[in-house]
Amino acid sequence: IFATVQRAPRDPILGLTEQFVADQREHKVNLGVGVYQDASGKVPVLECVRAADADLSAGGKPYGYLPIDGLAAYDNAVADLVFDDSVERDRVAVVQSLGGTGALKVIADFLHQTRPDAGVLISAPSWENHRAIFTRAGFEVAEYPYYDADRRGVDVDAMVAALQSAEPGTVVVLHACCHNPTGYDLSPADWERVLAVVVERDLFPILDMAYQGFATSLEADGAAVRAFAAAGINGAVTTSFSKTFSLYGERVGALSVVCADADEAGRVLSQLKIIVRTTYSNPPTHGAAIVAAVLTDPAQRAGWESELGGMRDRIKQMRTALVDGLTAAGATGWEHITAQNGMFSYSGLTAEQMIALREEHAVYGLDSGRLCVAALNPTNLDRVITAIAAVSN
Ligand code: PLP
Ligand code: TYF
Repeated sequence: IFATVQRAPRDPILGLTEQFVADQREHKVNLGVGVYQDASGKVPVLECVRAADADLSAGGKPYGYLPIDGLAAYDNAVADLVFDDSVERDRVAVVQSLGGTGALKVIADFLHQTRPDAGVLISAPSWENHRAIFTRAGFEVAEYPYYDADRRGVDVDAMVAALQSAEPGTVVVLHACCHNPTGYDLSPADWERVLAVVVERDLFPILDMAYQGFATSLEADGAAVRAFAAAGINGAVTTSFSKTFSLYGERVGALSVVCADADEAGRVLSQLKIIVRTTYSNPPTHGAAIVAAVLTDPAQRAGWESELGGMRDRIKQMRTALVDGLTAAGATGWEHITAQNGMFSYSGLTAEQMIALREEHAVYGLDSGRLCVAALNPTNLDRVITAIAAVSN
C-alpha cells in the first residue's frame, strides 16, 4: 500500500542536529537548533521549575485527564501574563496547547474552518514551520518583506506597504519579539505603523510569542501584544514557554484569541475545543501545572523573572564577547550582532561560509547564516570566533 510513498526531506533545523550528533569530532559546536544552554553548555532546569516540580510530586496528585482546553488556572495565568488589563478577560478565548507549535496548529485549523479563502502572510524570512503549518492547514502562504540584508535590519516601509495592499481579512503572522531567524525586531514606532495598517485594512494578526522576556523584559517584550489587544483588534496570540521556562519537551504553550465580546469568545472557544478534541483530545498535565504554580505564586514568579533575566543577560554577554573576539581576530563589521534580540543571530555569513564552518571547523549553524547565540559559552566561544574569522577572511 505504501509502495509509492516518497521519502520526505528532513526538517532543515532538526535534521542538522542529527548530522551534529553523528559528527565524531570532539570539539564540535551546535549553533543550529534554538535551544538555550547555560555557561556550562547544559539545558538548564530553572530553580522555580525544580521547586514547583518537587511540590507537585510531593502532593501525589493523580494524573487524570485535563479539560479539553487545559488547566483553568494555567489558562487564566497565561491570559494575565500576556494581556494584563489591556483587554477584558472574558473577551479572550484561551486554550492550553502543545507548545507554541500546537497553538499555531489549532489557530490555523480554526481559521481555515471559518475563513478558508483568506490568504496568510509570514515574514521574509520566518521560522520555516510557519509556512509549513499554514500550508498543511490548507492556506496559500505568501510573504511580506521584513529583513533588509543591505541595511542589516527591518525594512519596515516595505513591510507596511505590503500589508497596505493585502486583502481585508488576510491573516498576518507577526513575531511579537526576538524574531526567528534574524534577531531583528520592530521598534515601538514601527509597531505603531503596523498596528495602524492592521486596523485600516482589517487584517487578522497572529502574534507569535515564543521568547517573551528574552529581549528586554516580560513587560517590554509583551508591549506590542498588549497594544493590539487594547486597540480592540480581533487577533490571536500564540505563546510558548519552551524557552522561557526551559521546558522544551513538556510542550507547554497557549493559544489566546481576542474576540469582539464575551459571547463571541464563548462561541470561538467551543469551536477551538472541537479542534483540540479531534486532534489530541486534551493536553498533558505536568508542564502546565508547573507553569501555573510559578505564575500564580508571587515569590516563585519573581524567582522566574530573575532567572529569565539571567538567561537574557548571558545571551547578551555572549553576543558582546563574540563581536569583541571577532574584532580582536581582525574580522571587522560584526557590530550588528549586538543590535539583535533573542536566541538567534543572522550573522550575514553566506551558505558557502556556513558549510565551511560545518565541514572544516565542526561549528554547526543554518545555511541561511543563522547562529543560535544562546548556545555560546566561555568554553566554545574561542573556537567559534576562530572558525568564523577563518571562513570570513
Ligand atoms: N514560534 C517561533 C517563532 C519559534 O521560534 C518557535 C520555536 O521553537 C515556536 C513558535 C514553537 O515553540 P514550541 O517549541 O513551544 O512549539
Ligand atoms: O528555530 C528553532 O531552532 C527552534 C526550535 O521543527 C525548532 O524554534 C526548530 C525546528 C522545529 C521545531 C523547533
